[in-house]
Amino acid sequence: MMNQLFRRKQYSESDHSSGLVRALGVWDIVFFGIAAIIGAGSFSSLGEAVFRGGPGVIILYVICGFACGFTALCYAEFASRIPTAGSAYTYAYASFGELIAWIIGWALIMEYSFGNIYVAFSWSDYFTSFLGRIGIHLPEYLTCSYMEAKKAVLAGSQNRELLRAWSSAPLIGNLKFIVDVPALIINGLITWLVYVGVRESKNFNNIFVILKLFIIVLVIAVGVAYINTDNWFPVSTVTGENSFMPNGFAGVMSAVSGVFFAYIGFDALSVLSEETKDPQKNLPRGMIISLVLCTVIYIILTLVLTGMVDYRRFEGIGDPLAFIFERTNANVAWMEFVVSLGAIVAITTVLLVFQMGQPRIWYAMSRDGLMPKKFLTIHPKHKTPSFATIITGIVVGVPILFTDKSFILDFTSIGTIFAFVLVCGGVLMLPAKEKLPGRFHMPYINSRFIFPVLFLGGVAFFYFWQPEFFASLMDWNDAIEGEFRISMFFFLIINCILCVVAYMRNLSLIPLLGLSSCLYLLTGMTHDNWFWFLAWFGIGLIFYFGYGFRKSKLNRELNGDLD
Ligand code: ALA
Repeated sequence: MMNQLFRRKQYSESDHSSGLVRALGVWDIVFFGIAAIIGAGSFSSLGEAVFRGGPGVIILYVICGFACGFTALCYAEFASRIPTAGSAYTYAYASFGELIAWIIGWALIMEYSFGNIYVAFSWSDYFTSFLGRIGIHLPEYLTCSYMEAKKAVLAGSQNRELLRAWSSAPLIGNLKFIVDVPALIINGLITWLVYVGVRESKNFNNIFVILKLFIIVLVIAVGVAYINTDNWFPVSTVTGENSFMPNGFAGVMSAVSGVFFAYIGFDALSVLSEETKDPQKNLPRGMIISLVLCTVIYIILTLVLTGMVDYRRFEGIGDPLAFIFERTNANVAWMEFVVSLGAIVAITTVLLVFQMGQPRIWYAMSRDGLMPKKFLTIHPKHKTPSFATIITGIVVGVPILFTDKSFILDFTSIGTIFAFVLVCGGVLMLPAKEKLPGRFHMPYINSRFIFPVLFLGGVAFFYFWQPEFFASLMDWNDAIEGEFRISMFFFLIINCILCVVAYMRNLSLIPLLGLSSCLYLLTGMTHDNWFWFLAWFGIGLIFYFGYGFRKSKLNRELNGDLD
């Protein structure tokens, strides 16, 4: 049984996507990187992240930047080893076998489909804000989700739109009718576009990247003039003194989902390995440059936002880059207009990329027998995976009716970080390989001494820098830090074990740092996040053992019953 769970798919050199031309240089990779990375995370989830962590949330952007940089190199290593373009699912199937591949494929649903639910909500926020600018005011109960409004009321939120949505919503029986209509409509439209086979094009891609960067640079250039540096040091809710981290380090860590979400997408770059000129140099450079650029952008944006408006006012704000120019804030009407319009276009491209990615992953899983054959259906005219595309539309659309932004953000982030943990951990287990010219190879640095020194040094540094965070972790009556206590405990134990293994087996440093930093990000997840995440995995495993395990193509090959 164990052997069967870890049966691996063999790819031969003939699977090599040799038809691809190596045309991409380092800046092409950077452009693709920015296209995939910058979207709803910067235009939207930044608001909630700032509300939770205050200006100090920039520390988390740096930590996430590092975690993603190490993980990106692990993806590149995988991509160069498996002679076929693909996703983490494909790589895992060849390296670790079926069960892990299934788990990663299942986690990727959280990244792509659930990620898109959040992006659709964000699109709706900017769309509504844009309509408001041109004098069209939709009732609030048609522009936000039921759960979001309900949570706002229960939490005594100050967000006027959400409170109004709740108080003005018509009743259907006992239920308040609150639906995010623009989010539903954009999901329908995007599903249709993907269904009829809209194509990605490098030229369009470049135009959208320039547009995104233009808007961000404009926000920074105009916003700088309105910064009041006092806003960077508000009164701390923990110590009562002025602080860069007004909700303490726990507040910063509680923003993990929103911050991490802003980086999701770089993993798509690894698939370009077969199309990159001199991938050994250009691929890692391109990935790292795009991550560094995005990190710098996020830090500057955070400083501008928190300098212009008190961090507490970002509660529930889904369109922060337009919000800072509202009448009650900087009051620059034309900026509000330009930013909302630009954000609508920029976010649409992210929706498109994710909505195209999901059916293709299902297609690959179905080809391997792990998903029903129906997912292989190709539309006779449009030549798109039509059934898988429609199911994606439903998987994104239905939860829009009964979930809310913060839940979806946490859910997407925890699933994606988990997939990254598996990818980094997986690279650590790959056997050494022969170096082939023209392929990317992760540089090997022996972690034997470096990792234990970095880990223990990091813990010591943290202890002296944030003594109150440590103290409250130890204080069993402290409910807020208590959320992170168990995860932090696991994090420390696992890292101690990793120190020993690194010492004994001379592990490679880069994937080890990727693994450790992604595990660290998981410590920011609350008990609720873990509950839903485990429930989702439970469903995945039931599905696998009830269907995929038996129907898997490898299984049937083994038993000689392929049709
Ligand atoms: N990083 C992507 C975004 O922010 C998912 O939209």
